Amino acid sequence: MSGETVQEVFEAVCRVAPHISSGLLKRREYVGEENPSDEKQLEADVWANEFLKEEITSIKGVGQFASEEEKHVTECGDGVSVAIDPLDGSSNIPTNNLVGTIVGIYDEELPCKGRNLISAFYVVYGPLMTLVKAEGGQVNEYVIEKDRKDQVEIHLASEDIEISEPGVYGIGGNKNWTDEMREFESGISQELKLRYGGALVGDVNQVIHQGGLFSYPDRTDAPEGKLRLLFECNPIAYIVENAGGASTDTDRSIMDIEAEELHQRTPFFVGNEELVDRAEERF
Ligand code: AFP
Repeated sequence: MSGETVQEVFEAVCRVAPHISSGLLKRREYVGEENPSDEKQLEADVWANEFLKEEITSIKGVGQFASEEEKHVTECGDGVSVAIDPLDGSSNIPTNNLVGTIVGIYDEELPCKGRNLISAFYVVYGPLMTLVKAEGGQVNEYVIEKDRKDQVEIHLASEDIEISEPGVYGIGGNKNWTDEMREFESGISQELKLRYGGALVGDVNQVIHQGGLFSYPDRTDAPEGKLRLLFECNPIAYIVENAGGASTDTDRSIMDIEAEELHQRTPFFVGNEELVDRAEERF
C-alpha cells in the first residue's frame, strides 16, 4: 500500500516540476518574510511550497506533510509522512544557478529518524531536469521532459546507480570553519577537485556521479551547521547510502540521529565510505 503512495508522490512531483522550473522567472524577488530557519524567503520558495503541498496532501495515502518553509506539520489523513524542501538552494535563483527539490517519505510520524525513510528523491533543475530516487536499495535517475503538447514524460535514464570512485569535493560554510576543518579540507584538496555550487542537490548530485565528498560541517558561529535533518540531510543520506556511499554527523550515520525537532540542524558529511570514515576519525 505504501509502495503505491510512494509512486503517487513521485509522479506528482514529476508532474509539478516543469511548472516550478518555468514559474521561477517571475518569482525571483524576496517577499520580506523568513522561513522557520530564519532564512529570507523568495516568492518562488512560497509559491513552490504551496504548489507541491496541494499536490502531495491530496494523495490518499499521505498522512502528514511537512516543509522546510512551514513551521508545523500538516495532518492530512492516514498514511506515510512526506517532508520536503520545495526549492533547495533558492538563493541561487536570482543569479540563475542550480536549484532543486528534495522529498523524503517516512513510514513514521514526524519528527523521526532517517531509518524510517521508505523512499527519497531529489529533482535537479539543471540544463536537463533530472530526478534521482532511492527506494528498496536501488537508486535510479529519471529525466523529466514535456512533449510538444505540454504533457510531462518521465524517462528512466540510469538504473542501479553506484557512487563513483572519489573525484570531486565541496564543503560549505568556509568563512566560519573550525581550525580542524581547515586542516581536513587542506588534505582533501590535495586529492580531489573542488566543485561547490551552493545548492545541496547539485553538489551531492555531482558527488554521486563523480565520486567524492560533500560536507556542510559545524561552524564556529553555528555548532549544528546549516542543513536541516528532516528536509535535507536524511533524504540525501538515504540516497547516497543506497548508492553504496556513507553519511555521518562525525559520530554516527545521519540516518541514526534522533529527531527531536522538525527544523533541527546537523553537521553533515556524505560521499564515498573511505572519505566519510576519514571525517569520522578526524572529528
Ligand atoms: P538556500 O536555500 O538558502 O540557498 O540554502 C541552500 C542550502 O540549504 C543548501 O542547499 C546548500 O548546501 C547550503 O545551504 C549552502 O550554504 P552556503 O550559502 O553557506 O554555501
